[in-house]
Amino acid sequence: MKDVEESTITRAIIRKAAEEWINLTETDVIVVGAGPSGLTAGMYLAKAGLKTVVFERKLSFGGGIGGGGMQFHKLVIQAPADKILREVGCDLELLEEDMYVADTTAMIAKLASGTIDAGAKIILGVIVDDLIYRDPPPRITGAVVQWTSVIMSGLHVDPLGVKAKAIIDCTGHDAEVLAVASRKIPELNLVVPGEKSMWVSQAEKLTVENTGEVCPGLYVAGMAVAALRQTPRMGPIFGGMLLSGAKVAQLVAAKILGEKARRVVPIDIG
Ligand code: 48H
Repeated sequence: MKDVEESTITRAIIRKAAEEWINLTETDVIVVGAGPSGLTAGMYLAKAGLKTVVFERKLSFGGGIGGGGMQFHKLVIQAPADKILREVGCDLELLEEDMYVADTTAMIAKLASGTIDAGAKIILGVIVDDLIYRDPPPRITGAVVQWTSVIMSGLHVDPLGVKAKAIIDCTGHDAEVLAVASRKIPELNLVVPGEKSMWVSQAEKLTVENTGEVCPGLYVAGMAVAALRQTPRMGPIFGGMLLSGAKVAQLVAAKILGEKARRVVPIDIG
């Protein structure tokens, strides 16, 4: 093996990462959260040709996928969301008509790899902890980002702002981005009451139906939809998360690209 200078490694990492960050300071779409809805949204946004970054506060992706159902390493997926997992090469076992079982680790790996291969950038260890806004009328024009490690340490370090045409809250049960918008931009009149108790079929249907724009520049997908619209939770069945991510990608692509938007989602979600 060749002799390597420590400083060469340091320079390569800082230069390459900084180049990408500079490129990201003005992007088409920021997806917040790399769970099932965020990864799916990121994949189809990138496939639609949009410059897309997914910020994930943890040093791993997958969100709630890894926890399966009470940590049993399987999840249930119902049609037509199975098409999304098949598209990324994730094996599914047939449970009964239109119902499948997925392995959690395979689902995380295949979905994340589909998102990266489509051209979306996933950045780990970064929290979106505030938004950039303009008015009148009130609209969201970017996200405020900080290293997770800084937040955890409690150090007083000012964050940075990243501009985007659309921000999508895919942060799951706590709808963190919407909660910030509701607290810090009162002109939006946004209330985040939280989700209701479990009712699987209603939850799946209503999550997908209510996926979409919350105010100009700000969208919601995945479990954050239930928190915003106070609709039921569904437990470890994940078809609705995938469909919600695909639907929001379709809506954002149509908004940004207009008639030039290509149909990239393999399902008719409405
Ligand atoms: C950066 C953040 C921030 C932030 C959070 O929880 P997730 O898996 O979210 P969804 O909506 O894609 O999927 C929900 C699903 O996992 C689930 O919990 C279900 C179906 N529950 C049903 C039930 O009844 O309980 O992923 C959200 C991701 C996570 O990886 C977070 O770490 C990340 O977002 N995140 N990243 N900045 N402010 N907040």
